[in-house]
This record gives sequence, C-alpha cells and structure tokens, in this order.
Amino acid sequence: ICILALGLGLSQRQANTGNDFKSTFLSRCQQFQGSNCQRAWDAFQQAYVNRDPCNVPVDAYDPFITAVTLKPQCNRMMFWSKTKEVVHDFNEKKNCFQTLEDTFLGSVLDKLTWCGKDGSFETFTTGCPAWNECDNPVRSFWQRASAAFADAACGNVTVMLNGSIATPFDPSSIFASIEVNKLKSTQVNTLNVVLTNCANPSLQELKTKLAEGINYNCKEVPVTQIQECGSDQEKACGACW
Ligand code: N1C
Repeated sequence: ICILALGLGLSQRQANTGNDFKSTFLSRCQQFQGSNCQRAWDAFQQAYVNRDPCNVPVDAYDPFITAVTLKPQCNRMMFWSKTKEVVHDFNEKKNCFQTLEDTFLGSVLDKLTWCGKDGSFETFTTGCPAWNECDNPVRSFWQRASAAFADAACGNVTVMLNGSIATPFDPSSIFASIEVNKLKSTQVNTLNVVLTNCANPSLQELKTKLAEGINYNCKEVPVTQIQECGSDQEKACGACW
C-alpha cells in the first residue's frame, strides 16, 4: 500500500507540475496576444509529448512556429551570446532593443524547462535532459525559435557578445551556428557587434560567415558603460554607445 501510495503521489506531483507548466504557457500567451492560445499550446506540445525526450528534432517545432506570428521590429533587433544577464538587465530598464525573449515566441518559454516521455501525453518539468545532453526539447525549441527570429531580421541588427571569455563568437553557440547564417542580405543592412574587445580573433570567423552584402561593424563598449546607460533614464538609446 505504501509503495502504491508513493507511486500515486509521484505521478500526481508530476501531473501537477505539468499543469503548472501549461498554465504558465497559457497565461503568458494571453498577456501577449490574447487569442488562439489553446491552439498555440496544442501546436507547441505536439513537438515533444509521447516522445523520447532525447529524440526531439528541431523541426518538431515547425507547426508551432507556423501557428504563431513573429513581429520583427526592424533596426531594433538584438541577438546575444553568453551575455543574457547584461542584455536583459539593460532591456528591462530601457526599451531600446527587441530580443527573441521580447517576442511572443521567446516570452512564453523564457526560463522554462519541459519534456515529454514515450507513451505519455503529459508535460514534465523535472527529470528532463540537460541542455547539452542529447536532442532535447528545450534546446531544439531555442534552435528553432532562434532560426525564425534571425530569418525575420531586418534593417540594422545588433549582437552583444561577451568580451570576458576567450571565444566571444563561439562556434557551438546558437548565435554562431544558427542565427548568423540566417541573416539575409535582402533584409539586413548591417550587423553591429557590441563587445569590449573588437580585436578578438574569433570575430574573423564571424565576418566570413556573414552573407555577402551585409555590412559588419564592431563597437568597443565596456560592460560598465552598458550598465550605467541602462540605469540612466535621461540617456536616449542612441546615446548609450
Ligand atoms: O547559444 P547562444 O547563447 O548564442 O544563444 C543566444 C541566441 C540569442 O541571440 C537568442 O536569439 O539564441 C537565442 N536564444 C534565446 O533567445 C534564449 N532564451 C533563453 C538562445 N538561448 C536562449 N535561452 C537560454 O540561454 C537557453 O536555454 C540556453 O541555456 C542559453 C543559451 O545561451 P548562450 O549560450 O549564452
């Protein structure tokens, strides 16, 4: 009886965490667009439910990407790599840029973990594979969403890279392996890199990956300057760097 009760307790807990996940998804969705959230949920969860959590390909999210609209804000779009905190701290204080997390796609799933399981239609939020472990639902989602975001990029776009690591343009990052390759010269005019050290050798690699016709620009900006400007309400976006 004890084992049975424990078993029931566990499956109940997992069911609850799955429900919490769904309600988070739906409430974030409603805050953003208000309608069709059940349809968006259905399209989203079909990507990973009833599936081995280590075998969720990137294209499993195609129906979800098609079901939602991505509204790019030309000349304000920002990519980042290994700078999530600085970027979001700045963005929360100043409304200068649009990151993927500021779009519907990114905002509903930001900071969440989820996965499914073979033979079950539930969503689980614990016991899911780690980011680098296998073809897991979370990484595949960010890969697919990032591709859609970069596909839609237009005008002058910005990327904030991390100058305190050896390879700011890291080939294994989503920015280097997916986003850069998706930028189209028919839509994107210039890629503006913001970094503390524009002489970093890894940037040569970035330049060669950019489609012909897209201009490259790098601006050396100390992190303290980004932080200070974020806190300075008087300063206009264009006056930060
Ligand atoms: O691998 P990265 O950075 O280069 O990916 C960042 C790049 C951004 O430009 C975004 O457009 O890819 C997009 N993106 C997200 O929007 C996002 N939100 C949350 C990628 N990853 C995202 N996360 C989480 O950050 C994700 O769960 C993983 O843990 C990190 C990847 O960031 P990174 O290696 O610094």
